[in-house]
Amino acid sequence: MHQISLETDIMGANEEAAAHNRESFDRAGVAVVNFMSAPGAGKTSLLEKTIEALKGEMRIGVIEGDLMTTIDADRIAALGVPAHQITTGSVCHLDAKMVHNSLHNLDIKGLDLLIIENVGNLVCPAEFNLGEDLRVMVYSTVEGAEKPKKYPVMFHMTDAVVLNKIDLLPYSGVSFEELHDNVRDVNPDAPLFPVSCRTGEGIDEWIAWFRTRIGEIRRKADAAAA
Ligand SMILES: Nc1nc2c(ncn2[C@@H]2O[C@H](COP(=O)(O)OP(=O)(O)OP(=O)(O)O)[C@@H](O)[C@H]2O)c(=O)[nH]1
Ligand SMILES: [Mg+2]
Repeated sequence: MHQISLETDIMGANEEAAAHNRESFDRAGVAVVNFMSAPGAGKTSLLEKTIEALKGEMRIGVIEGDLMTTIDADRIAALGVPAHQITTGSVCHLDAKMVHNSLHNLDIKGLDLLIIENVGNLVCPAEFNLGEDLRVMVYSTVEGAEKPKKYPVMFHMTDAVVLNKIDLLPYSGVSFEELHDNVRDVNPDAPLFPVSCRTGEGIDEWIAWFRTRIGEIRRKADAAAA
């Protein structure tokens, strides 16, 4: 009984903080994207490819979530993009309050796009609304084809699935059709982009879709602010 009310309190407080973030993002006129995946699926690699493709067109900032180290933030900063690291210690996801606190370290008014890389974890990040506009999930071919069945929440709640590491398909013993069909069983609608951040295959298709979605979000925000 106590567990249930505690969980309700935590999620209620998070929703409040997420709404607060949403107001800050709207005021700043910035589109916000939450990247989620299991550890090592390729979030930072996809971010690097995305930043390289889009940094000439829009002002991008990044919030990195990790238990320890600034390794990912350093990788992003090396691309000349402002990056702020949230180190969560033992917490296995970002929550809206952590993102709120990090906004003191990042000038979002000067940004068109803010990308938040969540902590690598296939479960908890999906439960915590950060106030974002768009959710992108990275699923890699080496994780096994059954993951959408076993961890359906993140697959269900995402706006797009990037199926990374397709260069490793010949070695992983998993069929592309099985990966694809299992994603589709849980989420029939989200666009699915087979890519390799290593070889660059499929990246152009991903970038084209992402660019269009960010444009739509920003136009909608501008219209609401007018
Ligand atoms: N072969 C291959 N390796 C990849 C690909 N994408 C990423 N990697 C490698 O996979 C490892 C993890 O990639 P990251 O981008 O750091 O993954 P991540 O999801 O950001 O990891 P965490 O932040 O620790 O959860 C690195 O060694 C990458 O070089 C790919 O498409 N093919
Ligand atoms: Mg990373």
